[in-house]
Amino acid sequence: MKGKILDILKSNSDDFVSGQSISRNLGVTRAAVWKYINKLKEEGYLIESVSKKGYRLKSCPDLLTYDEIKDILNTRYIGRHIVYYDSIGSTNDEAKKLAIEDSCVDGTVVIAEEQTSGRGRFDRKWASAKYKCINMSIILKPNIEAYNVALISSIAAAAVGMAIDECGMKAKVKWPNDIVVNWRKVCGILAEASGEMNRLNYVIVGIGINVNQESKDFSEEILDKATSIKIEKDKCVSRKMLLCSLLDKFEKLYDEFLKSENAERSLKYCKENSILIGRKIEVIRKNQITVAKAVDIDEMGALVVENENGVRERLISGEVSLHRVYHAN
Ligand code: BT5
Repeated sequence: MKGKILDILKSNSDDFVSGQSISRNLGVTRAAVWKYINKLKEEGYLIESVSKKGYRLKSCPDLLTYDEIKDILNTRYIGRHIVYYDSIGSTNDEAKKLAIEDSCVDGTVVIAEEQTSGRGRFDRKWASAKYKCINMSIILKPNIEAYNVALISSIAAAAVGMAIDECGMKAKVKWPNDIVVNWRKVCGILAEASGEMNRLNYVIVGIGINVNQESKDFSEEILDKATSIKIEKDKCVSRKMLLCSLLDKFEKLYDEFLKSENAERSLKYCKENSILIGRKIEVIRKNQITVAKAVDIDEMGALVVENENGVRERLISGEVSLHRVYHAN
């Protein structure tokens, strides 16, 4: 009902709409209309109420609800069902619970304005600032070979990178799952899959983007390595526009991949915008650090490195962590 009232106000935003016409239109009492209008106001909608004239919508909050994004979302199925929370532990954890339900449709997106136990890889913490970032998990039910899952991380990285580029800045991809701007992390991706040997039940693509945080929103611990779009641009950006642009790009790249089982365009973006290729890096594997030069990302999404003897090796995400990237070659 709240959504329907909002639709009426949005389609008449130049004018007042009387409580009586809304109540007649929707078959509810005027008292109920008044109650829902108050709820909308609490959520941050600026609604002018004038006696004898009715209600007029003056502005909408930058919330990531389906009501707020549906008019600007161009996708077919990614994000067409949004499960929205004001606050939750981790969207990836919630997505996992939903994914096993038969009623959960492919492309469902879990979004939270705040995460109280956001996770990174290897159970590291992911920090979020309420209403200032994007925390979301896309639930996918692809009919692909399990070994192709790594490519879905690359697809997400390319989609995020392209969406950030459109904000007027240059995103770089730090294999396997970070997007950085000016050497600082602006986004982290956590793809998790469940399945048996060769059959996938689902893939969850968790994406955390720092959008409108200021430096004071980051803890001491991450202040020197994290950034946000606002910090880099010196200007707030609309989270809903960014979210829709990202979902749109993700769907296109993901559909291309499903058709051909290769992620050519995504990998091309990740390679061309890689912050690692051509640089010396320190790789941690089973507590051991080795130094090598990153030379390529292969067609399976693995990072190819070359040691000082010219021997090449493929690194699989999930098995390694990068300790240090040397700025000079
Ligand atoms: C990642 O892990 O970068 C994956 C982060 C995925 C977060 C999303 S949000 C929606 C969904 N739900 C979840 O619970 N998770 C996903 P990793 O590469 O392990 O990086 C984690 C490290 O990044 C931490 O140890 C910090 O050093 C740093 N970090 C934490 N919060 C950050 C932030 N907001 N911005 C930049 N760096 C951060």
